[in-house]
Amino acid sequence: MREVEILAERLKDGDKRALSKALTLAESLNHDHMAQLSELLGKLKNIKHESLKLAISGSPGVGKSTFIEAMGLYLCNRGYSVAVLAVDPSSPKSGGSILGDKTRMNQLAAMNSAFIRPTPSDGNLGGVARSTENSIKICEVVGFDFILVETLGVGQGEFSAKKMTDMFVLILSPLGGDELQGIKKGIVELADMILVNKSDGDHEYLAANTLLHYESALKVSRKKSMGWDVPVRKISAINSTGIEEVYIDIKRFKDQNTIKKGHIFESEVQVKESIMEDASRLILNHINNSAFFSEYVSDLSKEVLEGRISVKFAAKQLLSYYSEGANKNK
Ligand SMILES: Nc1nc2c(ncn2[C@@H]2O[C@H](COP(=O)(O)OP(=O)(O)O)[C@@H](O)[C@H]2O)c(=O)[nH]1
Ligand SMILES: [Mg+2]
Repeated sequence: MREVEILAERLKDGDKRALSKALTLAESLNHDHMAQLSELLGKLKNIKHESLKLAISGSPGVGKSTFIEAMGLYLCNRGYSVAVLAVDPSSPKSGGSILGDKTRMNQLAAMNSAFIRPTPSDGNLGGVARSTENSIKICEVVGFDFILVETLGVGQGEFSAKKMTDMFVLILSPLGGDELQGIKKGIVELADMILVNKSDGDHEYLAANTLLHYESALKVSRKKSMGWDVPVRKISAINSTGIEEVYIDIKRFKDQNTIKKGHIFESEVQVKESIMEDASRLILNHINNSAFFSEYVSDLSKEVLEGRISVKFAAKQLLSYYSEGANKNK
């Protein structure tokens, strides 16, 4: 495949069009594309890279995209190159992105040293995680200084994002007492840095309280004993305040390089959540990649459309069919 060789060379030269093309291969579910992608990744695997990869996580609406734009602009202005892989939970039903303009990050997109890729989420977590990992590898080859990965922020995929990146940044909104309890403990424990966003206007007081809450919650963190004190900072992404301090923390994290890969888990809760996340992805992938199950799901869909069964019932049918036949019908 001569074409793949040329693509690999162009990627190594930092060619942005080649980058778009390679990312399209990474996102594709087409068989030929998948074959080309594995050949491409094979050709690129020995290349050394220095990119710092950051996962930007947090519930929908906390300001992940707004933060990425502010941070990205700051980094570009300091002379760094920045790639953004933004998971866009666009829904085919609503005909587009529910996040609208924010995902486009217009100002950052206009910078020469920035590259933004809104990764389509096909509604299947497995698909997102699979393509994201390869997309990150491709961006590394091109040699970006920073790769910012925006997660879907729905409490799924965070563990995968943690595994794929160097630093996990959790963004929170200013929250009141009860809401503070609602955040998944496992996710908070993943964080290498916590940012309380929207610390502006009327939210400032609540943001300060939220910060105190997390600072005390993190007092006895294992990371601390490993030499990294998880910073909790107030920022306003929309006004770009606090961004410089965040940059200093990121640099300190990189220089210290104290958190070793492979030591991401700190508690049984985390391991359990991570196992469940991986297992659900594997099961979904298995179902999606099997012609046998695809056909069964099509049959179920028809029955739902004809009003004979509900989606919930169909899902239950699929599960029982799966647990009976998974091994027999591989
Ligand atoms: N007041 C305030 N609003 C913000 C801030 N950052 C983001 N927003 C708003 O919050 C909404 C969601 O932002 P977005 O970046 O799309 O959130 P995402 O879903 O986490 O990516 C948008 O209406 C933003 O304008 C901030 O620092 N302060
Ligand atoms: Mg977003």
